[in-house]
Amino acid sequence: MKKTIRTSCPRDCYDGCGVLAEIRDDAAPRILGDPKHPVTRGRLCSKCAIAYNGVWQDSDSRLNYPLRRIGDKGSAKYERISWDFALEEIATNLNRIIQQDGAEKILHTHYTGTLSLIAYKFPDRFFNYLGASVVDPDSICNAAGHVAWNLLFGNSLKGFDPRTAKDSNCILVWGANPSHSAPHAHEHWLEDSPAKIIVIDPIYSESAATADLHLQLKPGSDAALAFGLLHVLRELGKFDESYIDDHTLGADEIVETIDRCDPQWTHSQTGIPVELLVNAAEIYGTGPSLLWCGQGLQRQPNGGNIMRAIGLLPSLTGNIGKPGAGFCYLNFTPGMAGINWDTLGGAGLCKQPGKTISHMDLATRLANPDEFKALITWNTNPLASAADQGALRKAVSRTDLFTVVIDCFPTDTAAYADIVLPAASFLEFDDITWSYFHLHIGAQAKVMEPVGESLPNQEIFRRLARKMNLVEPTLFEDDETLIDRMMMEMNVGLDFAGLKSRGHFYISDDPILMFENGKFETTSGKIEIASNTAEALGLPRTPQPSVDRQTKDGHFRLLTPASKWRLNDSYANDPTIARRAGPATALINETDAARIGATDGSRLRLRNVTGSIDLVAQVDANVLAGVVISYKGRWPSLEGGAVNVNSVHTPIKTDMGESSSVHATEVIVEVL
Ligand SMILES: Nc1nc2c(c(=O)[nH]1)N[C@H]1C(S)=C(S)[C@@H](COP(=O)(O)OP(=O)(O)OC[C@H]3O[C@@H](n4cnc5c(=O)[nH]c(N)nc54)[C@H](O)[C@@H]3O)O[C@H]1N2
Ligand SMILES: Nc1nc2c(c(=O)[nH]1)N[C@H]1C(S)=C(S)[C@@H](COP(=O)(O)OP(=O)(O)OC[C@H]3O[C@@H](n4cnc5c(=O)[nH]c(N)nc54)[C@H](O)[C@@H]3O)O[C@H]1N2
Ligand code: SF4
Ligand SMILES: [Mo]
Repeated sequence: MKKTIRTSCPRDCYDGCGVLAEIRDDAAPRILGDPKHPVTRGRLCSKCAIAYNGVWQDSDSRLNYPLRRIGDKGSAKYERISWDFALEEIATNLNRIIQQDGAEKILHTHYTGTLSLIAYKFPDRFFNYLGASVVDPDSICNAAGHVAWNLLFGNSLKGFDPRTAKDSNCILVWGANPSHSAPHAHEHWLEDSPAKIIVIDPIYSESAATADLHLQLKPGSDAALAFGLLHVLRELGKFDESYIDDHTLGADEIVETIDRCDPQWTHSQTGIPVELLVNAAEIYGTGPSLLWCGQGLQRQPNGGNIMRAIGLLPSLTGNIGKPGAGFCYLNFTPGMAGINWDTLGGAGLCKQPGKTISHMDLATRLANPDEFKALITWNTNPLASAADQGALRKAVSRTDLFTVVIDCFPTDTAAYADIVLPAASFLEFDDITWSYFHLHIGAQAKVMEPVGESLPNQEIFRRLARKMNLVEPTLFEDDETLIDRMMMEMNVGLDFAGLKSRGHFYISDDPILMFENGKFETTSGKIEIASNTAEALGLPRTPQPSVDRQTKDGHFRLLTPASKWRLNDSYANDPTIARRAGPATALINETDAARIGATDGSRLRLRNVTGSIDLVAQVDANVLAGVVISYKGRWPSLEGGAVNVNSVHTPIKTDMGESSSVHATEVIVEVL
């Protein structure tokens, strides 16, 4: 007997795939891509196709029971305990800290391990109610871009509807690598599109290789390139003067800068040949054109300025609010669909908020025993993903830091916990999912019983709230109530059963033309090219054509973007994936390799003031001079040296949003 359940993938991925689970009497469910899903078209990405049928369902690999530490911090020595005992232990410690020192001494850190709405957002109610401190989640990923586009457009969460690409003549992919980070968008949306594709990326990615034009610029030189493109676009007569007059503020303040940024100057700053620059401007200027800015792009010391400068392209050429035109960073689809985010996360429960700290300060501030007494991590694995790995490891080794880790797997972070709690996976409970690119909402339907005694995040925090004798009723709302409310808020004439049978729905029948009315949510209602708000924040009034300083002589810039085989730090522990991905490598070009005496397969040591890591050299002619590449997401505990690339990730804050500038990591490379 075979039954099929339609569900959705809730990973932190642009695609938001539809999933089919074949339920078989005598075997584990078989997880496949949904042929009816317009993005997925019947095939999951390679990594999920393996992991969801592998480690994700494998009880030997998963956390099955609550655990208590019996060895030193970091030793990962535990004994099994009951849920009741675990929650009692946590409740006692948190209540003690709240009474003695205040709830702000409790720090929680979380991110996008799952993006399904309840499991991702409901636990915030608990921390908001307590008034705990939080690590700003976006400061590890995309905060600089959000601040920048809020200044420019008044909203960073409303981008083009990908369905409008049918009307585009050009898709400009700037600093994203969909061939890894959005594989279905790469394969179908980009490759099938009649539009000309331009990719701007220092890496010759698969998306760059299949594009009509690839501008392989020096890392961190994007703002100069944006101004160089504007210079040519203006010379080609592609500025839309009436759009500029009606919808922008302060365009006159950048005229002289655009004048100055001629193609020769732009070439000297970015390394882009003049013909390619002109060609890109011609294609983009013909329009209508879409601009897609990736998240990798803004993980630079000047990432905010870069995003503001690039946002000038659609603003000055009027590529906004008409079919086939627009810009996109991230689409907040649940908000657009009508879901009340503040209610879901209990924003109103926060009477006396704790501190918000940047990920870039996590290691140093956690090292201070007076500042934080407890750490709770859920939906994230900072010992693999965060900056300054060595210092963070030392900080979480503090014996006086009461630490709780909630995850599906025994991660590097879990090895430092006093109490580890097992989280149920998306296959094991109902929820609602979404995509931050495509404008659809998906059903997450329970496919199997939770592995061992694992529980969904939201249920863990309900039980903990009860153990702590908290009385606020919204801390205990059940999944059914939450799902029903969200379905009502979205008002699409579907209940959850209806959503489950369809699998997904688009938030509109036809492509949405964002900013069609020409109104922006800035103070002036216009696109603020010159910004008083920026000035008040101590930032330049207008975007600047600046580039990062050159790396020191003989040093390299290390880029560590999304891997094809892992989803952030997920799947590194799947044996099939580990085999396919091979050993941790550093890609380096031939000339640089020869200069340091390396050949294919040499062992390299990458080091800087923050730490060091040993990697296998992979000589590749397409790598830019002075750049090395190593893909993110390996588990330190599974690597020979017990570190991953974040051992050399220096926590330098971006110009806006106090966010990570990981793609500006500078290292010395030596042959061992
Ligand atoms: N060097 C380098 N480092 C980077 C980056 C980079 O580009 N280069 N990128 C950064 C970026 S963009 C990000 S977003 C971060 C992401 O870094 P992380 O947040 O650490 O990564 P994820 O793998 O998304 O999720 C972490 C954990 O969530 C767990 N998880 C999955 N589902 C659930 C669930 O339902 N409940 C619970 N409790 N846990 C669950 C997974 O098992 C996994 O261990 O990494 C950052 N680190
Ligand atoms: N397979 C897979 N998919 C993922 C993830 C994953 O780990 N694996 N992670 C998910 C998450 S959390 C995120 S945030 C997204 C990230 O996905 P993307 O938005 O695609 O971002 P990244 O992979 O960090 O980097 C994208 C590209 O930016 C380039 N880049 C680096 N520096 C510069 C620069 O100075 N200028 C320009 N123009 N480009 C630069 C890198 O070379 C890289 O090719 O992907 C999500 N999807
Ligand atoms: S990780 Fe992305 S590409 Fe892979 S199945 Fe999930 S949504 Fe699709
Ligand atoms: Mo991210």
